[in-house]
Parts: sequence; C-alpha cells; structure tokens
Amino acid sequence: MRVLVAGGDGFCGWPTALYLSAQGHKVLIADNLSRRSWDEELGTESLTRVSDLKTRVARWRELTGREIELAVGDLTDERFVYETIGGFGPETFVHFAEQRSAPYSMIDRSHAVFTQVNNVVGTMNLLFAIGELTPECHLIKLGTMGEYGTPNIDIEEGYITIEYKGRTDTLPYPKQPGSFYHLCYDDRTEVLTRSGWKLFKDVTAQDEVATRQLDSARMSYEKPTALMSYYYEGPMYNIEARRLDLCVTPNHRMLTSYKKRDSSEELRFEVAGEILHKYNRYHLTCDWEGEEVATFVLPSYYYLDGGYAPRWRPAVKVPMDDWLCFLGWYIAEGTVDSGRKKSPNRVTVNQKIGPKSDRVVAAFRSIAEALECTYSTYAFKDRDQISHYLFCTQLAVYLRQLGTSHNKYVPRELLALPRHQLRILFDALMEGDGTWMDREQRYGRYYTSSRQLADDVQEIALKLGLSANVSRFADEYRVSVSRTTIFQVNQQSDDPNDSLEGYAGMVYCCEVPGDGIVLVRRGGKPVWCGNSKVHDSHNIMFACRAWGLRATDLNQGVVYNVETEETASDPALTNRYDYDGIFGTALNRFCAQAASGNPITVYGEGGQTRGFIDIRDTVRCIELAANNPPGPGEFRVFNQFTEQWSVLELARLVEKVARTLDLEPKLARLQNPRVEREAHYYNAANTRLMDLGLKPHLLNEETVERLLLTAMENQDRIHPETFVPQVNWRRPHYK
Ligand code: NAD
Ligand code: USQ
Repeated sequence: MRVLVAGGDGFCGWPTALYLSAQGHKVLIADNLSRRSWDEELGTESLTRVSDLKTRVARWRELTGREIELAVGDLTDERFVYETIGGFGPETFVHFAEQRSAPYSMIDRSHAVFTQVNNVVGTMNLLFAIGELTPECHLIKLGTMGEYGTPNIDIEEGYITIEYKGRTDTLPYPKQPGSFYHLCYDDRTEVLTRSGWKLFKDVTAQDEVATRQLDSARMSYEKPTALMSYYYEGPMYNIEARRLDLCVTPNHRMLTSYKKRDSSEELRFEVAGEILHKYNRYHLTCDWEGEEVATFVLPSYYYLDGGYAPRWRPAVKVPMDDWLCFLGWYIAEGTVDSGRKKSPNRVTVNQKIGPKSDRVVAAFRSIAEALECTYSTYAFKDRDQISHYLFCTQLAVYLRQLGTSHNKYVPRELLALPRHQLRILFDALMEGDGTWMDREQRYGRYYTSSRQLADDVQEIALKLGLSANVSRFADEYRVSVSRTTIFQVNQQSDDPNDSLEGYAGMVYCCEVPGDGIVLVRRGGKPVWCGNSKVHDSHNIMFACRAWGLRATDLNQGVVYNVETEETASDPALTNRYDYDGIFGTALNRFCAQAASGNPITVYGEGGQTRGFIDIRDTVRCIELAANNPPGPGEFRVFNQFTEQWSVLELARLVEKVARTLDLEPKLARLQNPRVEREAHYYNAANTRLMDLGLKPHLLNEETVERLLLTAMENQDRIHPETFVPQVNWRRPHYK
C-alpha cells in the first residue's frame, strides 16, 4: 500500500512510518519540521537525542534496505499539498501533522490562532487535494479523546443515538474540548461591525467586529483573526425569549453572569449544552466611548446657475451638537422639496411642540446662520405643531442622499460619536418618531418604515447603554429600547426559555483578539456572546458526505512510552521524548520528573481521568485502520485508547516504581493551571479497534521502569525549569 504519513517526524508519526515501512508498505513522510522549531522557541528539547529527519531515513535504508520518501513542506501551503499528493498518489493518508499541545494553544492569542490556522487550514488543503486528485484514498486523521471533554454520560465512538420528542436519530457525539472550543452560530445570526450589522456569512477579513472583554463592558472594534463556516448537522442550543434570541452549537461558549454578594455582576463563560434549563443572566448592552467631533462639515456644492460655468459654494462648518439636533428631527420628520425651483432647496421639518422646542429652534437658527440661508417657521393653529423651513440648495442636496421615509439612514460616521453627542441625536429622533411608555423614560419605542434606520437607532441606543430590539410589524419597524440591560432566562423551571433543536445547515463564527467576545444579534435582539473555535472533524465529515471521500477519525487518548521495536533498533532511529510543561504528557513527564529528582506534578485533585495508549499500540492501530478502510462517503470514528487512568493513579504508579530504582520521588499537588473537571465520571467506549484485532499493551510496572531508566540515562538533557507549568488557562493574553 502507498501510505503518506503527514507529521512523520513527530512523536507518533515517526514510529508509525517505520512500522508501516517494516510491514512492506511504500511510505512517504511529509513534515515541515515545525515541531523541532517549537522546541527552540520554548527553550526545551527531546529527552532522547533525536537525529535529523534525513539521517533517520538514511539509517533506516542502510539497516533494512527499505526506502522512505521525504517531502519537507507545510500542509497549510496548498501547492505543497497538491504536488505531494499528486506526485505520490497515496492509497492511505495518515494525518499526524498538527500542533497537538493544548497548553501551547493556550499560551496567548497568537499561539491559539496559529494552532487553529495550522490545523484547520492544513486539513482543509488535504481534503481538497484528496477530493480532486485521489478520491479513493483513505484518510486516517488523528483526532483526540479530548474532543469529547468529560461528559457525565458514557462516551461513544463518534456518534450517539438520541431519542427526542418521539423521534430517534444517530448524531455526532457532542464535543466539548478542554482547551480551545469549537463553537458556532446559525445562519440567521448577525454580528455588529464598524459598518453595521452583518450576517456572519457576509463578514470579511476587512470588517471590524464589536467586541468587549470579560472585565470591561467597553465596546471596541477589532478585525477578526479568523472567519469560519462549516456544515453542521445536529442539535443546536436555542433560546427564544422576549429580549434574547440565540441559536448556537451545544459546545458554544456563552457569556453569562451571576450576581455577587455586593450586587456586582461576575461574568463567566459557560458551555451552552451544559446550561440547558439553568437560570442565567445575559448582557444586552455596552459601554461606549466614541470620539467627540466639534463641527459638522456640510460638503461643498457645485451648481449651474443659468450660465455654462458651474458656480461653487464652499463647504460650511456647523457646530456638531446643533447639527445632531437638527438631523435627528430631519431624519424623523423631515422632507426635502424643490419649492418652485429646479433643484431641491426647501427643507421642511414638522415638530410637535414639546419641552425641548426652544433647543430645536436654537439649533435650526444656528444652522441658518452658518449656511446664511432663510429660516422661517409656521405654527399650526389647530394643533401643537410647528413647521420649520430652511431654504438652502446645498443643504437640501446633501439631505436628499439620506433617503426618503422607507430607506432613510443615519450617516455611518455619526455612529462613532461619543455618548453625549449620540444622546442629542437620539433624543431628537425619539421626539420625532418615538414614544416613551413611562415618565422616567425606562421603556420606549421608535417607529420607522426604514429597516436601515431601525438598525441605526438600535445601535445608537446600545451605545447609550440601553438595550434595544428591532421587530417588524406589517410595513413598519419598531425599535424597543429599555434601561433593563441584563436579561434573565429560565427563571421558572417548569417553563424554560431554552431547548435543543435539530439543525442542518451552515454554521459560522469568527475569532477576535482578547477574551473572544462578540456582539451578535438574532431576530433583531442583540447580546454579547463568546466567539468561536472550530475543529476539523466536521470538515472531514462534510467532505466524506459531499465528495464521497472515505475517512477514519482516530480519537486517540494520551500516548505514553517512547520506543517501538523499530525505533529502538538503532540510536539514529530513536523516537522523541517530550517531558516539558507544554508538550510533555502525563506519564512520560512524571517519569522524567521522578528520574531527575523533581516533584511529580499532579494538577489539582488528580481525579482527571483520560484514556491512555502505549505508542506500540498507536502504530498498530494505524495499520489496522489502513488495512480495513471504510466505504466511499463513510466518516468513521474510532476511540483509540486501551485503558483509563486518573492522573493521580499514574503519579502513584510512577512513585512506586521509582522507589524500586532507589529514587526518592515526591508527589506535588499543584494548583491546576487548566480549566477542567478534577473529579468526574468517565466511561468511554473503545471496542472498534479491538474488534479489528488490536491486542493492547496494557500499562505495567515494566514499562514505567523502562521509561524511568531512559530518563535517568538522559538526565543531563533535562531542563528542569520547563517542568513548571507556564500556561494558565484562566488568563488570556493578547499577543
Ligand atoms: P508531534 O508534535 O510530535 O508531531 C506532529 C508533527 O507534525 C511534527 O513533526 C510537526 O513538525 C508536524 N507538523 C505540524 N504542523 C504541520 C504542518 N502544518 N505541515 C507539516 N507538518 C506539520 O505530535 P504527536 O504527538 O506525534 O501527535 C500527532 C497527532 O496525534 C496530533 O494530531 C495529535 O493531536 C494526535 N494525538 C497525539 C497524542 C499524544 O499523546 N501525543 C494523543 C492523542 C492524539
Ligand atoms: N496533568 C497533570 N500534571 C502534569 C501534566 C498533566 O496533572 O504535569 C494532567 C492534565 O491536567 C490533564 C491530564 O494530566 O488532566 C492529561 O494531560 P496531558 O498533558 O498528559 O495530555 P493532554 O493535554 O490531554 O494532551 C495529550 C496530547 C494531545 C492529545 C491528548 C489526548 O498532547 O495531543 O489530544 O493528550 S486526550 O487527553 O485524550 O485528549
């Protein structure tokens, strides 16, 4: 079989490439050697001395006569992927080539973004290349048991059969990874950008989206660092309530809060699927600073005055506060007409006489003065109404571009003004076309037949710290504003606001710097919500369905041990041994710690239970999957681990074996740097690889002893400072 091993220079990939080659398969390794540069970046190195890739392959040829081909390049480079796949023509593609460390992805923003781009884009490239060039090829993708998280029910192999409202379906098992979530919004959700509300599907990398931080409600605009969309079939978490409308994948990060004793609100992220029917508080508005602008500049104006040469009127400056008051009235109640002239020159605004009438008259006067135009009024005798007239072609021409009743809008640049200036505009708009339901102006409504204007008024209200929804009644839009800015859901347990609903369609999301919070809107109702990370399992599943590809997703547990028969056969073939706080994994790391006289670092209670697998079984599992490919269009999921251990049990085992080697191991209970459950139910299925013939190497004292001896022999290569966990899940860093 022709097998392409991507990531074949890494911890799992190298022994797999040798094992498959030893079984007589024709192997090509594709790798960009980035794992070696991450060591340099982190100031660490493999505990074992690892030869460079060319030397490794050359030595294998000398020893066995078997050729392993090499392609050094990056899977995120689509040309490299197309050329490598096109040139080699693999029957099986084994995909190990990802950034696989959860702590590395949590170092800071740029490492998180790098991880996502490296992993998701790399996988997309190879899906397209396989789909186009070698559609018969079987893709074996290394996933992780970590995708499932630690749910309080049994973990199945990829799919779960759910009975819901009398109907049954087998759906992808819900995923809730413990480092970076993948989570998404449905196709009706919009996000606020600097240029207004946009459906996620219309957001481009050039847009800037509205974001805030956990500890600050101040809104700012940031360019998304990534935009994602993918096809999703499965349950969606849905809330539809008076002031809230959300529909997200169950592993979405929701931004909720609780009231502290001192009545302040503590914001937190929660996983949507875990808060079904639970009481929660959602935040509907923001703090906005904006930038003050002192004057409005009415653009210059050219016109033909009977002759051939156009005449020109220069731009005119008007005090911004007066302009905002006038404009609010104009947008709500104003019209432009030509009187008896050829070009529009009369601006008419009808105003109900009210408490702020004097202020409005002053604003009109100031505009008339600045424009040197005629201002007149007409007071109706039979009603409390006054008409203001301004006669100025330059003004009329400018205002005409702001549309007529059904398509009026607020010029975008005004929405960047600070609160006190937006307030002037808002008050005038509300006096013109709005009503307050109570004297304290706690609840109000603004009516317009322009959809864009409704959106603009909503945005202004949000920037003023109010909550605001847009709804439609017949031909009219209504913006309901309120001073209540936190909305509580599931207050009555017998009548919850949320539910899980079936969904099939595109889902979207974007990543933003900082805490990853964006202002979204669905059904006209805005709310702050978590942003998104996406995993490539969904992309592979879709490619299988759409293009008939065949794929096996191997959700592998934590891999321990270092050598296989092949890697141990010569020093130049030695496998890498990671022990540091970023790439080192539990058992191997504990052995390196005990062997070097450093404390064994158990995070938190140590009850974290995971699936584990010996590296000798990893290579065998790949061969079993390769020899038993799925049918065309099938996306198959196997859980690749052989036994479950808690972290504390492992640490105790290492401690016990270390004593037999006259070491003096110490167990250290460290405060957990990760956000994860430390005592939980864990029961995952793993029968499918066993059914194909896997005979597991179960963890025993002999394996631990061999690891300890390897670590003792290489003690001089240990950098003890890298044992300390350096990445804290709770503190996001912008970088
Ligand atoms: P590793 O870091 O040792 O190896 C990954 C290899 O992929 C490296 O050689 C790296 O240079 C290469 N690579 C990364 N990005 C690449 C890119 N864009 N283009 C080309 N090459 C690239 O990791 P590993 O421990 O061998 O893990 C491999 C896979 O197995 C990962 O997908 C990981 O999620 C999965 N896995 C590993 C473990 C474990 O305990 N090690 C457990 C479960 C699942
Ligand atoms: N842990 C400690 N002390 C340590 C190191 C880890 O208590 O010094 C705990 C962690 O908190 C965690 C557990 O041990 O609860 C496992 O952590 P780990 O570092 O051994 O492995 P993990 O981060 O889960 O990631 C590894 C691989 C990853 C793979 C995953 C499989 O790096 O690529 O996806 O194992 S699984 O855990 O099944 O998701």
